[in-house]
Amino acid sequence: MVLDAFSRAVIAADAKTAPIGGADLAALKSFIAEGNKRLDAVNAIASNASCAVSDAIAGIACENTGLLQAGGNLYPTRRMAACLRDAEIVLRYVTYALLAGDSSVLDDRALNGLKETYTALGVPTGSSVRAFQILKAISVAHITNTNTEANAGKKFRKIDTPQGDCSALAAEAASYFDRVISALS
Ligand SMILES: CCC1=C(C)/C(=C/C2=NC(=C\c3[nH]c(/C=C4\NC(=O)[C@H](C)[C@H]4CC)c(C)c3CCC(=O)O)/C(CCC(=O)O)=C2C)NC1=O
Repeated sequence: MVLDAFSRAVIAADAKTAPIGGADLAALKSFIAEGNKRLDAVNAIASNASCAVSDAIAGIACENTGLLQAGGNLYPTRRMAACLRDAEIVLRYVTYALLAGDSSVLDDRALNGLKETYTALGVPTGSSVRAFQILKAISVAHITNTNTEANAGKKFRKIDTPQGDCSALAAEAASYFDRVISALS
């Protein structure tokens, strides 16, 4: 089931046959109060998605050149295209989860069965995990606005975000990538 921070609170309260109050209500209050920051964080990932995905997949190919050779899972270009597509799909679901403040959409629509699919197709787990670790690092850097020219090279781009502490949202986004990583591990 696809939930968000609000429906999740309702289900938890209903299970206790209690009204929503106390810490749950405070958490929802802050979800609303910090809403614009959350939208900026989603945008930080979404608006850099194609650059991030190509960087992550180039990264795994550089670290493991066998992937690009006959028998490797990025060869021929059909497999490279499938990998880029998969990374983009999963990243998109991470943005949905971050928007909703809940991982269920990511779990149900993208991660459910993915490891089994990869195992059946012979897609290497270690390289997939590494790709999502790179995407996690890129996304956290964009949310906290700490991306550097040293790592980005010619593609370096800073987005204008309002001042403020985005560490909680960066940690939340990181937790969604950790779900991806543990689902594939
Ligand atoms: C619900 C959303 C959704 C997901 C997540 C999804 C994944 C998905 N990835 C696939 C293939 C694939 N995925 C990869 C991915 C990779 N190869 C690598 O070396 C890297 C480690 C990795 C990229 C990070 C590859 C190479 C294939 C093609 C494998 C083959 O046909 O031999 C396939 C098999 C069918 C196809 O080729 O389209 C599925 C279903 N499909 C979906 O609809």
